[in-house]
This record gives sequence, C-alpha cells and structure tokens, in this order.
Amino acid sequence: MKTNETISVEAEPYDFEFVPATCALLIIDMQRDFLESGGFGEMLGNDISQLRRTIEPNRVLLAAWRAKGWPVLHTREGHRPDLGCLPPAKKIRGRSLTTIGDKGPMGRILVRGEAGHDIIPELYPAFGEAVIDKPGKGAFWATDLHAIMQNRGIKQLIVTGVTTEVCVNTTVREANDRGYDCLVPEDCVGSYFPEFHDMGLKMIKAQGGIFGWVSHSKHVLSAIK
Ligand code: C5J
Repeated sequence: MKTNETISVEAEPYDFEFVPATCALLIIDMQRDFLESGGFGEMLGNDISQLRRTIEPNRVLLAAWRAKGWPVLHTREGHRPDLGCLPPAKKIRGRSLTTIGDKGPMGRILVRGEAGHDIIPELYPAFGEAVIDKPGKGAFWATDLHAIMQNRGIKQLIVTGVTTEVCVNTTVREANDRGYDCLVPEDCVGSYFPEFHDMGLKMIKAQGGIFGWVSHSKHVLSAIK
C-alpha cells in the first residue's frame, strides 16, 4: 500500500476516502483522570466502564496505524499549573467541592504535569507523536494543532477518544470548519452517557455528513490491512 494511494473505508453516510500520507489518527483525551478508577471522572460519579471499553479498539487501531508509519496525534485536556488558562467559569462550573486545579486522587485535577492529566499507559504516545495540550473541549482552540497539521500537510483525521459528545464532537466540528474531513470509528469513542454517545454520532453523520463520517474500527482495519 503506497502512502499516496486513496483508501476507501465503509462508513456512514457514505464511504470515507483518505490518502494515508495526509491523514492523521487524532486520539482525544485518553487521560487517566477520565478513564481510571479514582480519577476525576469517577470522582464526579461517572461510570468509567463506558469509556474503558474504547481502550482495546484504540490500542489495536493505534498499533496498525503506527505499523504503517502514518501520522499520529494525541490531545490532553488540562491547564497550566498556575491555572492562567483556566477560565473562572470553567473552574466553578458544577458547584462541586473539588474542582479543576484542586488536589484530587491523582494529583491536581486536570493540571499539566500531574499523574491524572497524563495519557493512559495502554495508549501512551510514542517518540515523534505530537501531544497537544488543550485548555478547552475542542483541540483547535488555543493550541497549535492547526499549525502542526498545515506544516505536515494533513488534510484528514481519524478522530477517536473521549468523550463522544464533548471533546470529540467539539473537535470534529472545529476541524470541519477549518476544511478538514473527519472519520469517527464508533467503537473507539465513548461517553459516560450512552444516549449522548449515540446522539453525538448521529449528529456528526446527519444531513449527508454535516460534520463528518462515522464508521467502525473493523472497517478501517480491513481497508488498511
Ligand atoms: C470532558 C472531554 N468531558 N475530554 N472532557 O470534560 O470530553
């Protein structure tokens, strides 16, 4: 398979065509605070098993993408230790006793450099894979993701990670507005709320793919094998 040949993946609303040299795997926020027992997500009362089911399909897809030598990007949601990039509205949202920046079970919650902020070991970034630290839900806002993609000639994204209706959806929408095509493999994204997951995917592929395409990792893997 040549890196400049077009590959077609079974998807909705119709097949997704991509060129490997210009298509990156973008893995959103697979961080310990969201996925691990004792993290921020669980502390808020969420069922982390809804997110943990995405680890294995992501691991397999990441291994296949890496084996081809194709571009991989990772994101982490979090803030500077001085909280300078944490909007006061985000800090107090939810009226929880413990909020972003406070001491949590895995260090200060969603603060860069803390254990809980880091990516889970199963999907840990390899040398040369860019890690984008983002203060918001979308991966483009207040980050250098757009510049990295422009500099590397990346035009399309396979977007995976958590959560489907929040950071994945926001990132897909931001990417779409910047002219990038996004494919979301449904088994590689997850939400604490299954109904939001389902609707989040429907919103992406509705109206002829208003924000992008939805598929399954088995279709991506069979197309690239
Ligand atoms: C949230 C995310 N849900 N990565 N973050 O706060 O979706």
